[in-house]
Amino acid sequence: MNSKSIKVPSSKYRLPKCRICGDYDLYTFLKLGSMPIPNGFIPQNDLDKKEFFFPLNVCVCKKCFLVSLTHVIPPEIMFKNYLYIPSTSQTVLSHFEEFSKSVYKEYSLNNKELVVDIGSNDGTLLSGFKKLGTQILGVDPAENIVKDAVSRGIPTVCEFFTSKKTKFLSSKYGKAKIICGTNVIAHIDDIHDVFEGVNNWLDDEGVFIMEAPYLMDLIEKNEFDTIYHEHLSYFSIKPLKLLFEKHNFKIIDIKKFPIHGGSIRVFVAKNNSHHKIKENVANFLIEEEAKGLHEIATYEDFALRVVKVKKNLINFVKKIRKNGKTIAGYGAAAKGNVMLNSSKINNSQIDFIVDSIKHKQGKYTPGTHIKILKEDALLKKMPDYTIILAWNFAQEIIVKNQEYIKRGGRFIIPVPNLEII
Ligand code: DWN
Repeated sequence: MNSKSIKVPSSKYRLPKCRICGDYDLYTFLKLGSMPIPNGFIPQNDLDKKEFFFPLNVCVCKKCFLVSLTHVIPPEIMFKNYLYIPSTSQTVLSHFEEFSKSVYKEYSLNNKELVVDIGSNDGTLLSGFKKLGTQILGVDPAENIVKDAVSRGIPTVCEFFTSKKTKFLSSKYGKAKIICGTNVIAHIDDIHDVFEGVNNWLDDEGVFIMEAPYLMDLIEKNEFDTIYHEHLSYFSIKPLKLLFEKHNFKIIDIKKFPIHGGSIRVFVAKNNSHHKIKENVANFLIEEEAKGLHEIATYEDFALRVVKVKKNLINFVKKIRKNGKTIAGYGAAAKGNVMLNSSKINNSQIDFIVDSIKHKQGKYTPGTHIKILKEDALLKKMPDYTIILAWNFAQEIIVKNQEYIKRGGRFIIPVPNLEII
């Protein structure tokens, strides 16, 4: 940590009990250390300002097996001025296009029906529904991004999604046939309030569709760097089923996707709706039981593997630096900041990170203070090695950087195990 970093005491923001079942028996199985918020990129002239470090530890509820962060940082600190936008990657754009087309078809939507997106960000997902002709409305608290979404024709309410707000929004815009929440439900602490709000706003025959990184993939593929302060919960079906049942919802379908290291798309309807429960729902619960997601030993083994993955990366970086080689990073991702801060790899080992997002370029990574440059810096500076910090887009990144490889550059993928391309 640099001299200006302030460690927030671990007694602050502590999660008191499981946010789904309310049980107090939470078992902390992994401590990644204190680190800055993952999207807290620093403008050059703020580099000598104080930087706050928060504990990043993760626990499992011994009753419902929800995995959560032990500390909940106030959302205003992380989401009022937000730097992540999903539309920077072709992988995400095609993923969300498939989402809107398949949902439109599956639930025979028409141009009178309303699709609401919780945490709509820059409107990437809603723009697909708009093209298909449905009514759309985004709800997102990030003032900077909402302005941009509205200017691109995505009607968006700049608010946090709360049950209180939905009463007003539902009366103003009418009942929603579809309410989506992709990579956002895991970011919300008062998760029961979210589903009270979904209940208020969703049509009786409507469907709520959430998408989130899947805990099974996180554990099986050592994706420890997807554990960060924005992600309060790490979902599997068992605790989600309990959550939905508490709000008179039923899971009617579940689909798996490779995006973001492995995600689940969970389809939920009101108990008294006509939607049938598909067979595959039960299979997910059986598989989670069989793969040990409901045993503490699974989480302890995962924690041991994380130590190994980090050690391999640290030793590799040390070795190539000792041989006088240069290293850069690709993708100033939130996960990349966890990888670097938890491995204590910083600007003394990594010369720069390239990134396609304009408002990240020219800034510095939180905690490690590595400068972020435009992607074309890779060929200009030709570092010997480049760690793909946004490994969830490794394929897309490698395909578009063949010239770097042709000139002898080597890509490194840090998880599930260190791999040199
Ligand atoms: O839940 C979240 C996940 C979905 O995305 C958010 N809370 C935060 C965010 O996590 P992240 O920052 O790790 O997101 P990404 O999208 O994995 O970050 C990728 C980074 O890589 C972006 O900054 C863009 C950059 N990138 C690039 O420079 N060139 C990405 C691609 C595909 C590229 O070709």
